[in-house]
Amino acid sequence: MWIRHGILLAFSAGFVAGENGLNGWLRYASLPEAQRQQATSIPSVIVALNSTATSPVYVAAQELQAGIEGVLGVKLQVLHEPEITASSLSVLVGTVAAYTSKHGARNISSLIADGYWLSVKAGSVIILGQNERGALYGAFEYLSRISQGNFADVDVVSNPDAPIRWVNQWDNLEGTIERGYAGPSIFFSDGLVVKNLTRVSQYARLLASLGINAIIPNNVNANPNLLTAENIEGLGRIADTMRPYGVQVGISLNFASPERLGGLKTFDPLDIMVVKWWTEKTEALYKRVPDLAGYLVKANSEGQPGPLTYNRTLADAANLFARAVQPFGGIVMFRAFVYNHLADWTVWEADRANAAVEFFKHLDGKFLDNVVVQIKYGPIDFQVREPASPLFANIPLTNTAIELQITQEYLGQQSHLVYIAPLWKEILDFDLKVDGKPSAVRDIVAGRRFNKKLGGYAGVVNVGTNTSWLGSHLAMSNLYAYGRLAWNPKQDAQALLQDWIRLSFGHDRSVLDTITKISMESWPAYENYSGNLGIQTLTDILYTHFGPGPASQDNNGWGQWTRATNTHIGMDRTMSNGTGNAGQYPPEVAKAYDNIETTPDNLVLWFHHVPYTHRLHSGKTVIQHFYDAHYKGAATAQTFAPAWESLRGKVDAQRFDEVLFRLRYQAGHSIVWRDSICSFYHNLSGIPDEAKRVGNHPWRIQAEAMALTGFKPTGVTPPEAASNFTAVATVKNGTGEAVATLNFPDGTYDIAIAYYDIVGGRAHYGAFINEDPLLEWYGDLEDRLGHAFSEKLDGHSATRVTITNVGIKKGDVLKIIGLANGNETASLDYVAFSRRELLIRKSLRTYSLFITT
Ligand code: GCW
Repeated sequence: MWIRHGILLAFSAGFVAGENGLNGWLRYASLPEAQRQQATSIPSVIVALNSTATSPVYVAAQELQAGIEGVLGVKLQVLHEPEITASSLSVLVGTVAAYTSKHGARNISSLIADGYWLSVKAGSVIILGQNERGALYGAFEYLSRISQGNFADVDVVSNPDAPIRWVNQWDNLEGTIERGYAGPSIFFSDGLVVKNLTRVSQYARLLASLGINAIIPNNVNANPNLLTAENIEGLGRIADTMRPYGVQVGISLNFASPERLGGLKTFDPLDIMVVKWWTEKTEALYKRVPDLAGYLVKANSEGQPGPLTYNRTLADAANLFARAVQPFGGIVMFRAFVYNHLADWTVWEADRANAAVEFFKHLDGKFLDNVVVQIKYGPIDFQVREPASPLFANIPLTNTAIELQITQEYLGQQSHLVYIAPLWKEILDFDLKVDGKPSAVRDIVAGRRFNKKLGGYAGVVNVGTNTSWLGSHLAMSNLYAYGRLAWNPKQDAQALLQDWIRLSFGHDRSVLDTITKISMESWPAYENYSGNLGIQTLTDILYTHFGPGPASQDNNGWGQWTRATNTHIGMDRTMSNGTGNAGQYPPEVAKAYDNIETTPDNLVLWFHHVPYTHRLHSGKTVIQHFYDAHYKGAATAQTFAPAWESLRGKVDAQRFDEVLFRLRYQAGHSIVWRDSICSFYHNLSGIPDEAKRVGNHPWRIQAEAMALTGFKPTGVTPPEAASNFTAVATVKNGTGEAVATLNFPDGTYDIAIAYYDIVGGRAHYGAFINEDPLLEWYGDLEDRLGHAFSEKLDGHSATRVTITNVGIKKGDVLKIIGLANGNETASLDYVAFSRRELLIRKSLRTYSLFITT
């Protein structure tokens, strides 16, 4: 019955035709011959210890069949007991209980809920889950191994580090997704659950392969209408669709639902009618969805209703729901993201970073056992760099979960490559030293450190209908790493990335090396060009959170303050002189953050207010570090697209082109970031860049300096989002022409044209040298990138197109024509020239200094 690799069906190793990303890392692409050779023997039949089509064990068998066929080219038969008994030649999958009743006990008592035992011995495979879900996880683990060419014998027990491994979607009932960058919702449309749930099933499959065990499909800014009878039925259909994959469904609640949907006069959590209303709603929900995972609640935050309106505590609110779901085994995830977004910014101490501890510390011990406080990783809001939230250390009597964000709200919105797992790891591994004892964040949320039964992970994903799920193929490494870390946070970020690369893009060494390199460089690069030293992502926090807008942080109630003046920058969070935030950490950590000498450079501006001339541990001044880091980060981002281009022919065409487009976009937008931030602080501080790059662009032709017809000089908002603080634009429906005679030495150049691509139309552009066409393009990024788009000329819409290898002679005439379209005016900021010959000869280090264009 053994099938030797020599007689496997002949099939060619290569790409699955027409890949669009839909299968994520579950492609089951055929293994290249060299790796297939390792499979000296594989089983000949799959035995599943459950024959109910909707059971995870049944699904596991189907998955094993599809996976083995895809990877090895043999279609194994699936048999269900009692049709046959297991033989040593099978892949057997089932629960420990089912196995024991048939085949006698196995000594795998160390399994906990959702865990599995995987045994591969000379090609004979046994996968036993502690529960059905665990069996499915074990099957996915086996398939991940063989997909990566790993046929080694193994005998392993794998248990999840924490029981809660959830994802959150911020989908609105209308079908939009808050902070989603991959198209509309796969769950909702027009106020209802969609009819066709195929994508929901495919999503459940991806989630299950990572060990994710529950999902909240609707936005934490919740719509009460989710609780209508029709939508409860819809939720039932979602739950039925995801259940075979072991993914339970929970929901976000709108705290004011009893009033807004139920017609009551109040939503006071202690009012008897309110309690009755929630109890009955909960019963109705569990009637349709008996395994509802529970509720997620955002209360008294960013304008959402909550118990504070009635002078009730957040614990009163959480416990109301906890009591309602308790008889059904449900849990309540109560978000710690509570703060006053209308804070008085003139009050130095009104520090948003303090809010979570202020709101929750005194409630420790008051939450019921099935409440879990869900805490964002840092004290503010998913910034590119934050210290771990001090709340993790402050509520030892309370169950906690960490909230991470897969969707890249503040990290480039999937239009920039940013592999986030290294950031998450820094937080998860951070030792808060509670009571002087080792207290890594991962041990706290797993429940280990404070002996809690519940705890774990919530990841905000926001997949959409785009077949790439997240809008960017490379961004899927973040979802993959999130799930794997929630299962075992000790895993290495790069190792997880490489598993994902092999599963998603195959086995070519250069593909592995290249994606590893650009991904591992991506978070440091993004931090360098978007906001370093702990100053946060310096984006426009009052608008789309995408492009640069450093002034928007300050002078408003949102509390993402930098306190930048023309001499100083940074939040003073010290105990002696500042907001006291450092003092919210346990003593050893507090002491380190309170003292500028012991605060790491990458958090210095998070905790300290210093002059721009303050010297860092690195020896640089703060301002020079800003300039250098922004140049370095943008220079690194310039290398991503060429690195990817070297993989042409080694990655299937559609994904290759889509990724290349984004990496080229990122190259241009990283320069927008670099220049905006450098020019903002240069202007504010008046301190020159030692390397003379900032504000000095000899290889640029500013649009306003060209001979203009139809284009008119205009400021943009913020001003630093235009080179030399000025751009040019046509009127609505207008036409513009900009002409310049080139005065650069003869040579071959890359030419970058900086302009603004806003929503509302697709402006049409042409560039010419001596009337010869150079490039024609459209302002159509809104069709091609899913990030939040802007209606104005600003740091979000600022972008560049680059034409490589153009031969130029002194005296050549450059002409750019722009035709406005719809509400989109045609616009231009500058044209930059880089000498190709020089670029090629420079090493990356000097390249970063050289790129001043
Ligand atoms: O980061 C902010 C986002 C909001 C989000 C909020 C939250 C869903 O800008 O869009 O609302 O956090 O986490 O509740």
